[in-house]
This record gives sequence, C-alpha cells and structure tokens, in this order.
Amino acid sequence: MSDGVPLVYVGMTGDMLHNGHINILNCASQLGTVVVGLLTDQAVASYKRVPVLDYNQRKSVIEQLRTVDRVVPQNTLDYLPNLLELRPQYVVHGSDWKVGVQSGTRQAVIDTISEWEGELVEPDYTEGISSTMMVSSLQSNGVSPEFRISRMRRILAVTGQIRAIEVHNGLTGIIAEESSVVCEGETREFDAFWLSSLTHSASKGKPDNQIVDSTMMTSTINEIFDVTTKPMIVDLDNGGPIEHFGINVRRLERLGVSAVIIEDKIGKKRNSLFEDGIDQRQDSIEDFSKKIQLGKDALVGSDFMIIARIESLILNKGMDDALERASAFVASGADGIMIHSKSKNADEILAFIRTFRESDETTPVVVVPSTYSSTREDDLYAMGANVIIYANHLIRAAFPAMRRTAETLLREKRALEAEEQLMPISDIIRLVPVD
Ligand code: SPV
Ligand code: MG
Repeated sequence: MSDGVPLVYVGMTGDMLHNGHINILNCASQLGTVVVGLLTDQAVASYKRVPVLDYNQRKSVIEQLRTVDRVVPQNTLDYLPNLLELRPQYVVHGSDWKVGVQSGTRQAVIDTISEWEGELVEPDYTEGISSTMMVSSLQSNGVSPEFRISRMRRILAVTGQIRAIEVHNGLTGIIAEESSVVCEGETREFDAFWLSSLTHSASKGKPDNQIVDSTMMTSTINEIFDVTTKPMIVDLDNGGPIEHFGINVRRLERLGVSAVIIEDKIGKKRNSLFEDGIDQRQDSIEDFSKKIQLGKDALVGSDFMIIARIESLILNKGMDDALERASAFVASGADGIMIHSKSKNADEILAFIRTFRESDETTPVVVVPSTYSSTREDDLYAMGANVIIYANHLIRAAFPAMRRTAETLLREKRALEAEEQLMPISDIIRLVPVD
C-alpha cells in the first residue's frame, strides 16, 4: 500500500498484447496502483516457448499503457520473490490459470498473499483470444527467413538449451513442429529441426553417402519450411569440397536455415554409426579450419551458425585429439562444436564436455545421444551441453509401423485387421492444413 492506495500486482508475459490483457489491466487499475511483474525471457522459457519479443521490447510497450503504473521484472514463473518484496494488496490474473501448467503457481500465490490478507482477483478469461493463439495464427502464414535463422541464437541466448529432432519431409516437419506435451509443470516441445543426412537419404531409399545432392536438399528444406516455423540445423556431412562450401552455406542462409554442422572427415562417406566405419579418415586441423573460415566469410548476416563436428571419438583418435580440434575449430570461427560418440554410455561425451568447458564456457556444444540413449537431457545440459539432437527417431518409428501394416494387408488380404494400427482417414485429412 502506498499513500493509502492499494498495490495491485499483475504478472504477465505481454508478448502479443490483446483485449484479454487490457481487461485484466483495466480491472487491476480499478483496485489501486498497478505494478506489472513482467516475466523475463528466462522465466517464460521455463514453462513455454521463448517469447517472440524480448524483455525490453515487451517492457517498452507495457509501460506505455495508462492502466500500468510501474513494470518490474519477474525473474521466475514463481511469483513469490516479487510478492514477498512488494506485499501487494491484490494480485490480478485471468481465471484461465485455475487449470493447466500454472495451477501450482496460482496456489502458491494464494497461500503467500494470505499471510498479509492479500486477495487474488480473477477476472473471467476472455474467450477466443490468447497470445499463443495469436502467435500460431501469425505463424500459420509462415515466418521470414531472417526470423527463423535468428531464432536459434535467440533460444540459445535465453535458455542455453535446444532440443532438436530429425525431420526429412513436410510431414515429419509438421510432427516436429506440433508435438507438445504438458509434463511436470511445463509445456515441452522441440525447439529445432535436424535435417539428418542419414534419414533424409533413407527416406529416399538411398544410402547415407552424400548421394542426396544440394538440389534435393533445397527442395526438402523448402517443403519443410512451407509448413513450419522452427529453426533448422542442417547436416552437411563434411561440407563438400572447400570450393563449394561458401556457395552452399550462403544458399542455406538465404533459405532461412539457422545452422549447418560439418564433420571433420574426408574421403568416402560412411555414416558414423556404421559398424565398419573405422577406415574413415579425418581431415587435417589446418584444412578443416580453413573450410570453417571460408564458410564464415561467405555468409551475408551474422546469425547463421557453422558448427564443427569432431569425429575423433568415433574414430578412436582419443580425447586429446578431440579437445585439440575443438579449440582449433573455435579459434577459426566455428560457432559451435558437435562432439559425437557411438559408445553405449555417455562417459566419453561427458568427459569431453567437462574438459572443454574448463577453457571455453560459452561456445555451444551439440550432442547426439543415439547410442547412449539412456542418458537424460538434464544430465547432458548440466555438464555443459547446449544442443541435443534426436537424430533419427521419427524414421525409425515410421519404418516398422509401415512394414507391419504392409505385412498385415498381405496376410489378411483385406484392410480391416490393419485398421486398428492406423490413424483414421479423417485425421490424416485434417493433419495437413488445406490453405
Ligand atoms: C545423421 O543423422 O545423419 C548424423 C548423425 O550425421 S549420425 O547418424 O549419428 O552420424
Ligand atoms: Mg549425417
């Protein structure tokens, strides 16, 4: 309370202002002096996707509203630190948080403000509008290449964590874009796509040996970008001949790809998880560093990332070789390091990251837990990894399901028995938007 006027606290994200927010703030301003606790980017990202506008952009809009007296940062989804400091007489929030991921937060607010007889006021939720709805409606028209490219660095800057999943066509793009679960108080989604050389080639019935050329890759990227908005990391094998690399990265940048990963191998291409891949040769540090530099120089903007993938652990060249390469590649301009392993556990990956982080706290580290699949994301992040790629999981899910159905049709000589394994025709028609 200040000068006898009650203090009213409104926590909000305010990414896309709409009449629902205005209703809440109108209601709040009738009760007293309104302090908006504006969730920081990190606070928002802790329970849903990183906001489109950053904290300062959102703040500059909200503090212009005549119903708002002051804007303060709310650093966590949890209201308590601000409530304990400000001890508002009222907290105002739309009634929508009674259910869903914020219901726990709501209860904690009620318990806390009851200590000084504060009151929670919950105006009716304004039906038919929400920021999430607005963002997805805007995004249904697609996003610009610039927005998509910069989104990867923005997520890394806000959360330091990216969860990427393999995509290889428009349909898997839709699945990766839309998959979402509410779990342990947060909405969990994939942050980015991985255009995997393995699954992209496999989806075309081809081996993972660079037979899928840049024309096919461009076509697939466009197909995926037609129906999605999230950032994409492209697997560019070893980047191709050095004289093609600059042209290739510039093309991908123009399309709106956020990052490429190139591996430090030369010669005949084999997938790293291939059993007899040990005869693969590694590029020299000098030549691969030159390739990275050339790629960086070829880019038009500053958001696109070139990530160097180190194959030393895959090729049994040892940890020291991996670490030496990592610092050399960062020194030559790499925006990130991917360290790969085909070990069944994450020991060598964790050992690499631990030592790498002793001398480099900032360069993003990418990992691909295909063989060490029992390791949880949180353990990898805790050790200092930033990007986790589920590199081949959608195609590995689809293939056995399709084969099972094909065999059922052959066995039964009709489709009835296969039906129970299938999504209804009406769902597949609705899955892909008509316009
Ligand atoms: C891919 O997904 O094509 C990769 C990762 O390069 S791996 O298959 O593990 O080599
Ligand atoms: Mg690959």
